[in-house]
Amino acid sequence: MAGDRSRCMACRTESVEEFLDIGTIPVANNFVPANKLGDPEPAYPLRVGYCHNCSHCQLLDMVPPTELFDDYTYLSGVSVTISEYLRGIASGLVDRYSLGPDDLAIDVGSNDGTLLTGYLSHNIKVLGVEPAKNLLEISKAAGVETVCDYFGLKTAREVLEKYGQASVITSVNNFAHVPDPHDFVQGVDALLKEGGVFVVEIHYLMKMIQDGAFDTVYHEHMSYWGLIPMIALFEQYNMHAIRAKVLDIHHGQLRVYVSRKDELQPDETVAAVVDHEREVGIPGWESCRELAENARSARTVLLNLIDKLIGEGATIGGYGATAKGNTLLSFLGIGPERLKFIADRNTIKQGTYTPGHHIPVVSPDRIMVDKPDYLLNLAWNLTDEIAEQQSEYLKQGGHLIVPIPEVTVI
Ligand code: JHZ
Repeated sequence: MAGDRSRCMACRTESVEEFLDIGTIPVANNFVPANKLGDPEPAYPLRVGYCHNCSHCQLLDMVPPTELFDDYTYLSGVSVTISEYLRGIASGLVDRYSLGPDDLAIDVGSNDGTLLTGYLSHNIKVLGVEPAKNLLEISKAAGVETVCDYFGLKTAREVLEKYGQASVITSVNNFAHVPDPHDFVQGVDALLKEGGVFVVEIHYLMKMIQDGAFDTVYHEHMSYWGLIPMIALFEQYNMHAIRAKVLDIHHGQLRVYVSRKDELQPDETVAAVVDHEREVGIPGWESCRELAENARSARTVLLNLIDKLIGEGATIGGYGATAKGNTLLSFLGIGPERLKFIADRNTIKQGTYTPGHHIPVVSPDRIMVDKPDYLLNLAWNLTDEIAEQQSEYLKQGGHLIVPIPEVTVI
């Protein structure tokens, strides 16, 4: 059963009020194998709330992390764009902090090890921390040693004892997955060497609201961070943001560099992002309500388009068996009667069915066999890479329907 959370996980006051209800749906990354199609599928409420005290946004219903992450289908290394991006984070940190063979770099939520492979050519010691047991073999094959566990103070102390202090700790698209960010930050503090840096990257609440990217909401994403509430959290552990950067990758990300207060000093980028959040009033209650309104109108526009095309005799497939895609499909109530299949290069997902509506996930090879008239692009954050990869399909008259930020047809 999911646990109820009306208490803010950042400031711990009872000030969280619901603004968006996606419905009661299965976990987004729990693709169903063919032999389990008849089994009961657990579904959980998916509601997002806003904290009137510190403006942090979070899910109101928590699914136990073990159910979300012990077995994980998402692989960072499948997309060329994401792989290059993650390895670029590592090499950027090597340059910025002059890391060398004596330094240990730890990545929390290391997935298949892609980010950490970016350090290997620089001879830096690396260690992943990742709870998904099924990904261990993949990271090992990539030359990355991984501690298979959830990160927090307890794991940090165990890692410290065995591997020593870290010069840099990264957490990319993982900090939002954490049910207790306080425990996580205490773990970082325990493990980071003096003068070390913690780099945290999350989907950015500001971009999510501006793009109407309601599909970023799924059970894995327990938090929706802006910089202001994040700074308040670090403050409680004598840490502060020293650099902040808004990035276009994924659904719009915020990268924050963090150190202990008396060790490194902030540059002007932190104040710039904070000032911008204050200026536009995000994260704020009104903007959160707008996100919910946008989600409802996007649902109408997209469903009308899909049903109009089908009514005219068109066939539609999907591209990208994404977590966010499953939120979108569940919210719109789209199943195999509308989308014939969803193509994805991730071989762990191929041969399975989407949670809930059970649309078959197939290899992208199927696209040129079936030649659907349209592909609903559920990985809209990677449209350029997908359009390039599917250039032959597009050349032969196929179309991509991009659902977010605006419903567009390419
Ligand atoms: P993508 C995941 O979300 C889950 P998802 C997680 N919780 C998170 O926060 C975000 O990432 C950041 C496929 N693909 O990255 C690969 C092709 O098949 O949008 C992936 O399955 N061919 C950690 O799942 C999917 O699309 C291609 O050419 O929403 C992309 O998933 C390309 C480019 C992608 O993340």
